[in-house]
Formats: sequence, structure tokens, C-alpha cells
Amino acid sequence: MFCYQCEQTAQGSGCTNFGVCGKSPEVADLQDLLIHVAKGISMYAHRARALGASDEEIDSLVIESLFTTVTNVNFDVDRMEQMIRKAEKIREKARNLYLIAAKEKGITPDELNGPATFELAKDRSGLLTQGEKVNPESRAQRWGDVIGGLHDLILFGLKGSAAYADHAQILGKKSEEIYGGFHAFMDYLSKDSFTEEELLQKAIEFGNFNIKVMELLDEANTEAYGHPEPTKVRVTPVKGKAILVSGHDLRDLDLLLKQTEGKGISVYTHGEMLPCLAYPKLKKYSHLVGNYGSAWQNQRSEFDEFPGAILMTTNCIQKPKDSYKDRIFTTGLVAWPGVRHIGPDKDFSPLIEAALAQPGFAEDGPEHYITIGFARNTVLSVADKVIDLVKQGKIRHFFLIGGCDGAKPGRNYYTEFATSVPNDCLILTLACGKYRFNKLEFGDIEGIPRLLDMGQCNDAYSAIVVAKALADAFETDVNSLPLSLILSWYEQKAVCILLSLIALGIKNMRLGPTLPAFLKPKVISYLSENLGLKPITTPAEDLKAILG
Ligand code: FS2
Ligand code: SF4
Repeated sequence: MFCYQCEQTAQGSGCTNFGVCGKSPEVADLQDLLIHVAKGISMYAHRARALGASDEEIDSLVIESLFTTVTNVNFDVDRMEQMIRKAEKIREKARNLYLIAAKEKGITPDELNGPATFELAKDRSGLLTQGEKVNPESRAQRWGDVIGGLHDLILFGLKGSAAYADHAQILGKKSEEIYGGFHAFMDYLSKDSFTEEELLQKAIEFGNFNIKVMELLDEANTEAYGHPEPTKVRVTPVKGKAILVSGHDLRDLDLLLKQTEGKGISVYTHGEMLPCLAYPKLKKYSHLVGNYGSAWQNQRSEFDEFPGAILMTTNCIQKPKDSYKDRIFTTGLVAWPGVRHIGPDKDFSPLIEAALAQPGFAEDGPEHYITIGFARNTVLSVADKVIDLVKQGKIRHFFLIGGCDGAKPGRNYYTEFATSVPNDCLILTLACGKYRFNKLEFGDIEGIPRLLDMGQCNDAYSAIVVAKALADAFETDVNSLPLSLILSWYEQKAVCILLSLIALGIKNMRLGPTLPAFLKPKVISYLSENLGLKPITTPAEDLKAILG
């Protein structure tokens, strides 16, 4: 195996024996092989679409194949093999789609090879050998590490973006343009040779594409559940039976809330599900009582102590402890060997039974609330007031502290940074990195809370909309606003967001806790020279550099 797609990669360069995340070499090799087959599918699907032929099963399968290989999603070798076998069938379907479309148009079809035609081994050990030959290390050996790394930058971005496209399609939002884009980029990555310039340009093109994917998901979420609104959320338990829902999927939470209505079970969000509590059509359920715990990397102790059942709707799952292995469930693309899985029928009965069999919370915890729900609609509704406060000098600067949390040391930077931000500055947060400081008191500036949480990682779209609106209001561009982006990354959704911000030309972003292993020094220098992208240093130094 060779995997370097996330921030906690071994020695900062690559997991080679076993994933730091818990991914086995077998799963890693099969994930690389699945991506290779998915490239083959896209080679046909991209050409078929150009001739006016498409197929939703083909489109969805490529999105799911990418998403299933995101960090902390699928650890189950059997499920990985099943997906590869299914992908092989879909590749044949895509091939036929293309050949028929070409015939109908009287066109000679392109002769495709590589991922489009290679034959999959019949047994698992053969698949593992094939997977090893298409991993990132093999690309670096073939093209050098700069080109291999740039290929992987786009591939990892596609994986993150696929997560968003999948959430959107689950809510019924499907877009020809988005499906076509995924195939076009996957087809591009199946080429035999690349240049650095062309890959860099493609990465920017992808960044722009990902903004459209995030916009589609924003539409899907807000049309299904309304616009998030400022909401006081309980972050301590209430007495009684309990279910904890983690991951990112709004529809799973909705379906579970319907199935638990009137059963005397309180439902809590965990990690990236926290922003769900601000959506009108989710917060209407009185048994959705609040949030429990913090970010994903603390789950092994938090789930251990949680006296109920747990549902993982997407990443980030970690190896379950024996103490809760029989009361944690996966659904969708998440999988851990031996953990019970709720299938596409979304019948949560086994989870509900497991919750009822647990003791639940014996007592109410001490009351503690935080306020969330400052996505684009809410922030823009007070834009005039915010603009006035900026003009009066009462708001000096905006800091967007966004991105993932993680287990490696060095992430205290973000807590220290947030607590060191002067009182005349606002802090916007996104994704799970905020858990390090979102329960602290930050006060307000003339009624505007100093800490405004915009939501999950995908709600970076909200931040982009707000930044553009502020720039318009001040008749300037985003880079001239008193706004600084302090980013933390962990997995591939952060990669697609970073590429979108780069595509928008956002300058002077600070990224930590370490820089991605797949961005080689030459690429880092390019980004630093052209956009001023820099690694975080210390909160004091960075704040001084920003505020002067
Ligand atoms: Fe946090 Fe994990 Fe949200 Fe990431 S819960 S690192 O997947 O996408 O953010
Ligand atoms: Fe290592 Fe991260 Fe890959 Fe897991 S996802 S194997 S931790 S680089």
C-alpha cells in the first residue's frame, strides 16, 4: 500500500505498512484499484455524454466510488471488493452506451485502453496486486513526484467533491453539468502523460467546478430543510434513552427522527452533524435534543461513554472499541468490518432496538447552550449592520477559522488563535475544527455574536457567498476585504475546498497544521509566490502579521 491522501499520513510522507487511520493494506490497494476502474468508466461516459448519451447508474457509481475512498469512510475489504466487481459491470455498461451512441451518430469510436480495458483479476490476491500497481507511489515512479502529486491533488479534490455531490444526489439534486464534470476530470486523469502547467491549470478548473458542486449541495440542503437560522443548541445531555448521529448526512438524520418519533428516545448530533440543529425542518423535531461530544477524533472516548446507540452516516469513523461495537451502526458508504450496517432501505429498527436496550442518561446534565446557524442567509440578513460597524471602525477584521480537526498534535494553534483574536474582530467558523473552541464565550459586537458558525465543511460555499457580497458592498474585491482565512485540513473535502479558494484567487491563506505530503516543494513555492499561501506559524506571529 501507499497512501498519502490525508494530513495524518505516516511520517508526513505516506502510510506504507498500515494506515494511521486504521486502513489495512488490502483496503488501501482495493481503493486504488476501484479508482482505476472508475477512471475507465468515466473514459466511456465522458465520450458518450458528448454524443448526448448518459445513464444515472453510471454517473452515481463514479461519485460513490470516489466518496467511498475518502479517509475514514470504508474500512471493509469485502465491501471494497463488491464495489470493484460492480464497477466492472458498470464499466461494460458505459462502454456499450458509448459504442451505441457512436454508432447512432455514425462516428468511429475512440480506441480506448488503460483503465478502460484492463482485465480485472478473478481472485482477491490478484486484485490486490493490481491495486498496488496503480497507487500514488507507482504514479510518482512513472512521472516523478511533482506530476504524480499534482495528479493526486486533483484526484483527492475529486474525492472530496464527490462526497458533496453524493449528499446532493441523495436529496434528489442531480445535475448533468456536475456528473459530466466528474467524468471529464476522471477521463483527464486517465491520460498517459501530463505537464506540470497543464495539471496546475486543471486543478484551478477543478476548483471552479467544485464551487458549483457545493452550490448544488447548498440548494439541496436548503430546499429540503430550509435555511439554517440562529439557534440555541443544548450541548449537555437530557435524562433518558439516546441515539447519537455522526457524519454529515442530513437525510439520514431526518429519516431517523421520523422513525424515532414517540419512542421516548432523544436524538443527539455529533461532530459535523451539529449544524443540522439549525435547519428549520430538522429542528422542528422535539426529540432532536442537542449535540453531544466534540469532533471525530474524540469519538472513541465519547462513544464509549455515550449510554445509547450510535449511527455513522459518513466519515469520520475510527476503529470502534469493543465497549460499543455492538451498539454502533454504519449506513450509506461508511463501513467497518463486523459493525452492523443499515442498508439503502434505511430501516433503523436495529439501531432503535439497540438504543432501547441501553440505559440512557440517568440524569439531565448541567444546562449549557451554544448558538449556531450563521450560514449565508442569516449573515446576509444582517449585512447592512455589519457593514456599518466596519465603517464605524467597530469591527476591525474578520477571521474565517475553517476546516477539519484531527488527532495529531499541533492543532491547539486554532484554539489559541481564536482566543487571541482581539475583541473588535469577528470569527467565522466552518467544519469540525471549531470544536476546539466553540463552547467558549466570545461575546458580541453591538449584538452581532463574535463567533459565527457557518456550518459543515461543505458550507464553505456560504462563506464564499458572504465574502463576495461584502466585497460588492465595499465596492472592492475579496482580497481587499479585512478578511483572513486560517485553515486546517485533514481529509479530501478540505482539499477540494482549498482548490476552490485557490481558483477564486484568494490570497494569503494560512494552512495547517502541516502541509499536504502530495504538494511537493515546487508546487508549494508556486502557490506561495502567486497567492501568498503559507503554513501557519504561531498564533501570536500570524495575528501580528495580519493585523500589523
Ligand atoms: Fe471533520 Fe471528518 Fe467535515 Fe472532514 S468530521 S474531518 O470528514 O468533512 O470535516
Ligand atoms: Fe494514511 Fe491517511 Fe491514507 Fe489513512 S487515509 S492510510 S491515515 S494517508
